[in-house]
Amino acid sequence: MARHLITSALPYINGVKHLGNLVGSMLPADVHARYLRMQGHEVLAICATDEHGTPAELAAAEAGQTVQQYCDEQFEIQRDLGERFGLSWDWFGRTSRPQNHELTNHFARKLEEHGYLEERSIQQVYSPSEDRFLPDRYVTGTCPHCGFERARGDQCENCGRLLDPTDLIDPRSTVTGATDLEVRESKSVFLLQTKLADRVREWIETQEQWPNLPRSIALKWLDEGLQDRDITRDLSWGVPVERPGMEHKVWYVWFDAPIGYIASTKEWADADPTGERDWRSWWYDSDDVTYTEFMGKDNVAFHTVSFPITLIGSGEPWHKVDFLKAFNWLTYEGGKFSTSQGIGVFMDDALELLPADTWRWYLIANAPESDDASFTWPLFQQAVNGDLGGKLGNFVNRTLSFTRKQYGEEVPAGGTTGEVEEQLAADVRAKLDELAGLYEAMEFRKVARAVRELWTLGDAYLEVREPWRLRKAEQAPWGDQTGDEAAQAVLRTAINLIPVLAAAAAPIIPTAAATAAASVGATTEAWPTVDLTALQPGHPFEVPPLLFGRIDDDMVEAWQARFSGADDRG
Ligand code: B3M
Ligand code: ZN
Repeated sequence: MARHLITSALPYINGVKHLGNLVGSMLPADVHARYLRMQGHEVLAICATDEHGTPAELAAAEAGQTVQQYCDEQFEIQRDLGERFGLSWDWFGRTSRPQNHELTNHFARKLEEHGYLEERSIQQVYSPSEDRFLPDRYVTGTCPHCGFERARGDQCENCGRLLDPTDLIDPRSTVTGATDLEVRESKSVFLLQTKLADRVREWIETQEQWPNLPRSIALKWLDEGLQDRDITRDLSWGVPVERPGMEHKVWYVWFDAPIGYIASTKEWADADPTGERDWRSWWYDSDDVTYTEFMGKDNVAFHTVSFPITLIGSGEPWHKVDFLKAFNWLTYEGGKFSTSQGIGVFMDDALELLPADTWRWYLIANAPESDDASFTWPLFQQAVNGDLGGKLGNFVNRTLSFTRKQYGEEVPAGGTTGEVEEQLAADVRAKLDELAGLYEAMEFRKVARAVRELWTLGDAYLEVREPWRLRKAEQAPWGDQTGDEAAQAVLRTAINLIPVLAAAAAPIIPTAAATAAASVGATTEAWPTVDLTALQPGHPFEVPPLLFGRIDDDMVEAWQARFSGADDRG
């Protein structure tokens, strides 16, 4: 039994997340956490809303709310959606909570102590008509790298380069559109990343267990040359900078957000009235912990370079990431998801249409791992009707309904099994071993494929033994028994397969898997072992309600139209 700390990139507070966000961090993190728990490990799965920065302020202004009100509301919405999606966080926190304020200033003090912070005068965009400095996204303009005309002051959405508001050509105020912007001098705190670059590189180079995607992004970022980074902003919402003369500034959101992982763990501990949760044991001087992070590829540099710089620069033994799983983009029917244009399926829409498990299955089976992937409705339909309904659902239903009809609601007692059953047990065992390896390696598409192959073994077994024909035969083709006796042995074996087929998929489809297992009085709490005689003659079962509904062509057509952006999402 090992200790596993798992974090998924913190969903930004400004609105409900779409399926692409879900599959890029929160969902795979959950599958991993659930799998490790089934294997008996001690798991701490942490997530939170990322609440600071200009996008929160801008979204609140647009909604006509204070930032606090806006964030309070959005936090509840996101937590509720996450829970309804079956995301089994041990804690879902908020970067705006006191724990994060304290820890962020703690890291700032430590970095200062070790000489990694420096006050510098900078040129900043000032808007006379608004009487304020305009940070980040408060400035919009043309990207100096690619010419994109609606580039934001922090990053160009088109070419992905990080920007400073003063880099923009033809800058204007994002809120008022004012173009009479000036550049004025102001004071800022810089994190001296250049001083720490060698130490991060050394550390990264020893992380041979990282997959290619995060590794190459991290090294590319370092090769391009690390710059010292301005980590303060002229905003009122955020973690206030505790430095004389800077009280009106806050720390940059990418400085405090990853610290939010630690702070949320502290929230988890603080919430326990018995005081038995030891948050430090997970983060501080914790060599016995394996720390795995999940994120989209645009977040990798911050997790492999910036956040580790904060941790290393503190001079304290904070636990840095051991494994990173990064994802490419999920597009929607080949294009971009867009809240404003109502394109694509968002978490709230999804749950309105179908149960969480159907989306979870589709997304994991089609995760954008080695490349970008596109959500398409026909593929979704195929995943639900073909894999879920056609394989798992069908096997459970067919086996249990037929048994009930012929022999009643108990595991039948007659007959003996033969070589086919021995082979079946061996095949299932081998597939489960392969599957466990894939879960461990976080190869999600391959995990889904192996689950599908496991389910196919069940199907194939029934096709070979044909209990519905067998029971009418006078003499069974194996053993000294009647066809009816042999059919009972086959059904007994098939019933025993149900909890195995269900548990193997439980990290992905927790609700349906638990229902399937419960129909034969089993649970999906532990990773399955294969004993196809475990459920003995006389053991009661129930035919469960339909596990997965069918998606018809006209449903697909209607959904395609609804989420194409033609309708106004409001
Ligand atoms: N909030 C993800 C994003 O909005 C960002 C992740 C923070 S993880 C510390 O792109
Ligand atoms: Zn650009």
